[in-house]
Amino acid sequence: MIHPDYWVLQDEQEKLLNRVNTPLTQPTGALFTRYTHPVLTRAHVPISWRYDLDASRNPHFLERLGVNATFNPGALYWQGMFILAVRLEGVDRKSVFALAKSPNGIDRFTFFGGPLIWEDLEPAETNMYDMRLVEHEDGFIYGIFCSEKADPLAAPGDTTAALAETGLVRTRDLKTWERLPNLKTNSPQQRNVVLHPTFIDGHYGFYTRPQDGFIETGSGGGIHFGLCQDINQPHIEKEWLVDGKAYHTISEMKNGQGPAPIFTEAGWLHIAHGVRQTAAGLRYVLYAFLTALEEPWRVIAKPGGYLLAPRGDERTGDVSNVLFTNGAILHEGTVYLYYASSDTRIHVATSPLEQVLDYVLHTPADLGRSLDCAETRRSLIEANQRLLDKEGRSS
Ligand code: BGC
Ligand code: BMA
Repeated sequence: MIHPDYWVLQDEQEKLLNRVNTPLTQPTGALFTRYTHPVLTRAHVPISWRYDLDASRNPHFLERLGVNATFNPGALYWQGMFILAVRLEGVDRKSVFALAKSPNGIDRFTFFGGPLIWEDLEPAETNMYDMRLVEHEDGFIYGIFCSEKADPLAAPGDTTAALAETGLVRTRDLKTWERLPNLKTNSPQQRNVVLHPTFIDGHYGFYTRPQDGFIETGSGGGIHFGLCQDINQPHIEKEWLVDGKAYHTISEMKNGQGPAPIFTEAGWLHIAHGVRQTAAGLRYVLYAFLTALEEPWRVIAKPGGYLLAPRGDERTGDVSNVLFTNGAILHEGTVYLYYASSDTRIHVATSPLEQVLDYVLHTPADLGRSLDCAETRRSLIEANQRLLDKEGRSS
């Protein structure tokens, strides 16, 4: 018999799932519109994925398989629906992937289909997270994610040393998933690897992030690009730099490609994350740049600083002061950016593509030195003063 509390929780959840999400009032000139509520939290996960509903087996109606957080989703517009491939982290710290869909991309996201499962090709893999969903021109939808295992060369007693690699799956229907072997590169570790959606001279292109260690990118680091001939035995021989990390920038410690870049007439639009070290731990912010249509590894515009940084409630969570994105959708001229705050919950932010391109093309670059930045700001002020002298209101 179903425990009576189930119906109580079910009714509560239904209200949550049907809650309308309204845009927040933005300061004039804000690039992205944020919304009142996160689009997905752990409370959105179906009751039947967490509780044993049987009253005789679960008399106190306890949550038998708790969920800690929902974050870092891949995103895809598919068959009229906004689809997210969510990182659903159990209270046991294991992440699984689960799909959620919404008709409008802003609210009414619901999970469906249960956790994704495929053939177990990597028995040493312990954790999987941060899937990018990419509809490739070869006709498959790919999921590219971080495949993590304990470092087999860890010193005795070191139970934290880990190895990060790139896992790959593909599907045509979001139901049946085929696992491919992990991507091989010449770097000891990789995280934030993303497939480019189109062929480059008949090759698959990948944005990579070579790193020496699990956390520190060391002599590796920076977003790179490499080509792969055979996606069934994925291997990249050579990686070259797209956008590096640099001293005293938002990406001083590391950076990584977010979603696959979005095709626009002006170039490929990239949204990435940049990380710096602070006394309070790592700070993750999002930034944007544009690459050439024919050479998607060549940066043609890069505004200085960040596009979005943690704000208000976004600042706190399991790993505070973090915004991270690996999912974005361009639909009918609007960019829907799916980002997670502090490894805890998922939000959407929207902006007209035309406005994002204006931002990317016309925001001054980071000149790298305070005095040069002062000069940039001074010339803005002076140009404005000339205009104000001519047309301004006299006070
Ligand atoms: C966590 C990730 C994190 C990575 C590096 C992994 O074990 O699951 O969320 O990005 O470590 O800190
Ligand atoms: C990692 C990422 C994310 C996470 C972030 C902050 O390096 O890959 O999984 O959101 O750190 O913990």
